[in-house]
Amino acid sequence: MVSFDAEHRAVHYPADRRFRIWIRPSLLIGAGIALLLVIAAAWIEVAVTGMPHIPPVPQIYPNNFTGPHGFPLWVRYSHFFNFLFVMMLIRSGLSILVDHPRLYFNDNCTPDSEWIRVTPLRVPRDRMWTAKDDARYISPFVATPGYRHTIGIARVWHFINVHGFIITGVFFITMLFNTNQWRRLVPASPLVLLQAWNTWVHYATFHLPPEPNGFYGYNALQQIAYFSVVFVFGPLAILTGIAMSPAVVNRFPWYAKIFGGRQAARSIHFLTMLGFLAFLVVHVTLIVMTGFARNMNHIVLGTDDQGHPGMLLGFAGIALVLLSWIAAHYISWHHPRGLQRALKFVAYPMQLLTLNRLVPREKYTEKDISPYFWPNGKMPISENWKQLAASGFENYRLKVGGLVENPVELSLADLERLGETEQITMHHCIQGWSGIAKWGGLPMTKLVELVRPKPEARTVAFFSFGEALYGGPYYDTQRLDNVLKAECLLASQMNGQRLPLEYGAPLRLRVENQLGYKMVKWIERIEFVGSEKLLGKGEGGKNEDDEYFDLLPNI
Ligand SMILES: Nc1nc2c(c(=O)[nH]1)N[C@H]1C(S)=C(S)[C@@H](COP(=O)(O)O)O[C@H]1N2
Ligand SMILES: [Mo]
Repeated sequence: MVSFDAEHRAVHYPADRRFRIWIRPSLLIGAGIALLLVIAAAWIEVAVTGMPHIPPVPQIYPNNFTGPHGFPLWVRYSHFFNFLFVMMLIRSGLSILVDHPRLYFNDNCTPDSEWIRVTPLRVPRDRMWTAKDDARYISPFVATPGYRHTIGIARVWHFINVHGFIITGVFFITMLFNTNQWRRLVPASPLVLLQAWNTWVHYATFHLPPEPNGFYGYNALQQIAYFSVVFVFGPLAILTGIAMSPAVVNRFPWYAKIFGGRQAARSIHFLTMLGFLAFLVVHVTLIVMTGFARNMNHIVLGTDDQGHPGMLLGFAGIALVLLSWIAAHYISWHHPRGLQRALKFVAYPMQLLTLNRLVPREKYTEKDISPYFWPNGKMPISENWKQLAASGFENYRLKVGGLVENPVELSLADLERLGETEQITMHHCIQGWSGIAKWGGLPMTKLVELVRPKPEARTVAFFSFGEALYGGPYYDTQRLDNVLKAECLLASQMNGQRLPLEYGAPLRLRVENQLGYKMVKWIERIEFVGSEKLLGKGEGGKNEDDEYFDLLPNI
């Protein structure tokens, strides 16, 4: 067992571990009615016109069947790996979800505007309630790694597995069209819809329609279900995943708008997960009901007989998937740093080449500004900060030093004189919420010009007056090239007013192409250094050190 200090215990095993699901009643009723209607339609049709006709299954002579059929090795491998990766994605996705246990169709994330929440709590409005306060515990039996505030590790599993998922998907679809197997999945005519309805009427009234042997063909409803999983749910999950990237959304807001906005994309991402799960349940039920042994021989061995080997090997495959969850859990507890590094090894160079090149552009207007903006982080408790705050930060001096030609100490008035700009941008927290605000302050480029970093300065470190979740001062770092991008701001204003205390007064960082935790609040000093490895535990920031977050979170 991993032993925890008091802070970690409080976070990983919070006293309140209740799990509740609340869905907006109008939605629940609407979905319930829609489902009842299609079931009722089936019953009425049978009562009025009788059971619809489904053409008899043609007799198949295996020796002269010319159409695409069977389960070649590549289908069987893709099926197994897809199962492995999708289950991991679902389990790690659930861990990510409960870190901000609310889903919305609006980008402001105002409490009580969510359509579903997986927490028993409503947001208290009479005191400060941070997004971290709102995070929930989820059991390791249903999620990877499944304990509270390990969103860093959950993301490692999600992003490692998404590579496998995409590679398997691309391989599978390429092979489908390289052979004639695609004809088994792609409906050939609109008539298939009518046949699918007829099949549905059978199922909905508790009849099994005449089943074709899946080795040679699928029934219409089955074909549409397989088609949807491969060509709709899979791609949609990937595309909505990308629509949650701050680098993408603050460069191309239209991309998120395709899905109805950044939070609608997150909701759809969740709904594709439900789609996969619903498919899984129905798929497995029907596999068992329509000739389990034969079906298992198809997908495991590629043979078409009634023997037991396919079933036994299939169970072994399922056991392997279950084992992968236990292994993932074990590695998460015992080797979190190794996991973080494994993802970084692949993701860091790839992001430098891709997402990190997108330079954020202001694309929002005053009317987009969110009426509510989730706060995050622990308010500073240091006497020093409290005294500065009490006098309106009149005596505050921002110290900028390290590897620079011209170290400076600047008051808020000095900063103002250096020239301030404003920008309206969307904030993306790693936990999943977003919010749009107007920020005003000094562009980091101007500060860099003033202090003149030495050639060996590669990294800029921002230190906070505030403490981090597990204690110790909060800090984070940026690559020098990123602070030189447009919209990297030392903000002293929010929505046209002086930065409120809870949002980071006197100064906080804005880095619009990255996630919220990079934007240090309550900045005490700035230091130019050779590398992030020289600070803290060397991972690039307090969250990177303690919670295994990414060094470069463009997504
Ligand atoms: N000093 C300090 N800065 C911090 C944090 C923190 O815990 N301490 N949290 C970060 C996180 S996770 C987010 S999402 C943003 C939240 O900014 P907001 O409170 O303005 O929404 O601040 C970031 N800056
Ligand atoms: Mo965050």
